[in-house]
Amino acid sequence: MLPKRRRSRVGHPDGAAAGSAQPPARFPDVAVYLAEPRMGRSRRAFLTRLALSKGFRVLDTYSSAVTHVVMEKTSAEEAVCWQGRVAAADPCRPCPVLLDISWFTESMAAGQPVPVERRHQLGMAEPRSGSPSPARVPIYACQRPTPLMHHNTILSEALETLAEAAGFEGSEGRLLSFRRAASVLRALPGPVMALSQLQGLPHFGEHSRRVVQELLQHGTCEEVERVRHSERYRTMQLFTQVFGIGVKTANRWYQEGLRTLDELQEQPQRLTQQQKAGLQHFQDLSTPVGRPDAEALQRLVEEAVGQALPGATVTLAGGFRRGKLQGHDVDLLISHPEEGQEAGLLPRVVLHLQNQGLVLYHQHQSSRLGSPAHLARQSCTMDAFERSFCIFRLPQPPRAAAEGPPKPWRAVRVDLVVVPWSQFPFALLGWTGSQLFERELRRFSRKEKGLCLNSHGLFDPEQKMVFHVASEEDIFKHLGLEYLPPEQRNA
Ligand code: DCP
Ligand code: MG
Repeated sequence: MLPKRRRSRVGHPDGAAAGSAQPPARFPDVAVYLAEPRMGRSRRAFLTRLALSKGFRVLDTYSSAVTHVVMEKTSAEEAVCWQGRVAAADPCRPCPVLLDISWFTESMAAGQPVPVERRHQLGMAEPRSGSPSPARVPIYACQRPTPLMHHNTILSEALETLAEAAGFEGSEGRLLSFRRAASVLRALPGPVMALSQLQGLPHFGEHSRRVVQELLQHGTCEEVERVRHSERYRTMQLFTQVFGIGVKTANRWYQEGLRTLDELQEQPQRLTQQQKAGLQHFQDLSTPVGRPDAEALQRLVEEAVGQALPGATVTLAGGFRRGKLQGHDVDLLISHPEEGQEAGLLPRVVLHLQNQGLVLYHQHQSSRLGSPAHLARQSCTMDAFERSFCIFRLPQPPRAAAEGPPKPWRAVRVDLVVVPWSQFPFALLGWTGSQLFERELRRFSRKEKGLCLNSHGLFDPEQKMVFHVASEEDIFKHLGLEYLPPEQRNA
């Protein structure tokens, strides 16, 4: 059976909003307080129910646990007055940023807290200029900066939903079209407010344009809503969220009529060890990992690596390197400046971590490394590094009473990847992502430069030559691209 859901009660000491049974908070780092002055009680109650249903934590009373204060129909001056009153009542407590209702509605539409942008902050809204003009956007995502915080969350999330749904149907072409269009929106310098702004933008086909048009006109898109609520999409999303279950397996089980995780649990003979572990820790693994947890994990691995091989390095890659505050896993690259020293290191590191009771599950995959030239030519996206797919048992710091019941540990997905030093810049680039950024970078290399790029190297098939590099910057230089730091690779 899956772990029972935690329930919060009316009058919970953390001031959680009233309700007979709240689902567990999906975003533990976010605690919303809806400031009432201009909102009205019934509207506040409605918004509270909406947020709870999406897995947000909403606090009924203002306290130090609040991270996001949301106000409606409130001017900057009124917001500042409110802040002043709060500060006067408790001068030691820092007041969180005050947000306009737009942050709340965008977060509800996205089903997760959207990054706080300037325009969400009360008193900091940017003036919206009169006539929006089309922006110039290069074709490949690796040719343009894409920050984490952007201006078109609702539009890009809608297209991402359609991309994901296309992926569930095995339609790679449609998946890419929607994903590329969504990525273009994330790279725009301002919000799209009129369809004319899509003029001349790459990757905007008829379908994506129609979705944007509907969203601009009505605030929602019927097709996207239909997909989001469909049994097919919800089930595929649920199944593929389980560690070890890919689209093909999820689809097979869906076709057989399976719909819930309990139904999967009832057929243990069909599950791999990885899937069993994924189901066992589903609740934790489907709760986003925060940056503090990712850094705590990195320190634990650094300690184990330092014991096993002094001088070896541990680098945090993936979404966290791009500046994300949350992720679905923690990606760590392990290397040593003296090439060859890393051989045999991973089993010693994992054993050390196991002895400390930190490993709930791990699956070792040996290196399939051949000659660098051979590796640079291999076109498959999965690289050949030695790695361990793990689930860690991460001890949790004691919580303040206001933050909910104590939790001594949580399960976290971790990928440990061992990289020979000479390939490190390529591996770092490949493992930093985003996934679309990597895909576009490889496509750009192949189509525009006639070169093969992957996480092992850069290869010129005509000259039969491998490029030697010392940094990510060198790789961009060889490709004739302007360097983009990790936080601008959120394509
Ligand atoms: N990667 C890739 N192609 C894939 C899978 C991964 O290029 N098919 C690369 C890019 C990713 C990185 O590996 O950024 C790590 O993979 P994750 O799935 O962990 O992706 P993120 O770390 O970006 O996302 P999250 O924050 O959800 O963990
Ligand atoms: Mg990751």
